[in-house]
Amino acid sequence: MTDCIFCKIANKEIPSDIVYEDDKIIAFKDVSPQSPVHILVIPKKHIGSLNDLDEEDTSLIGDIFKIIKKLAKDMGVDEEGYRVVNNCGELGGQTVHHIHFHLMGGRKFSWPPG
Ligand code: DGP
Repeated sequence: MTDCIFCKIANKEIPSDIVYEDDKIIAFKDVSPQSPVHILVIPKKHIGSLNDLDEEDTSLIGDIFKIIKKLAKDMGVDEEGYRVVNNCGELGGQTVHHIHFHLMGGRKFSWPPG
């Protein structure tokens, strides 16, 4: 999608601090980190939100979670714990309409979230 900022990051049209990449998935540091570790993991193909997932995306989402597990270990937060967040839609707090998963760690998170 031409006006999607995360598609532009995936296509290297705008710079980002990339921490992982393969043919289908890319992960980069959040521009406005809310924790010492704050990585966004996205599919390279444009999927607007969790609401737009198709049956064919099942293995892609599984792969994204495998990468999240690897990155949590690489970033050294796997043993102390971390949070994975997907914001979906307006009330969910989604501001970028390309599905993404926040990997957040390095501090204590509260529950319930705000
Ligand atoms: P959400 O609210 O779940 O849609 O989160 C969107 C996140 O994307 C937010 O934490 C800030 C981040 N973000 C927005 N624009 C950019 C960008 O251009 N580069 C990077 N690295 N992160 C961005």
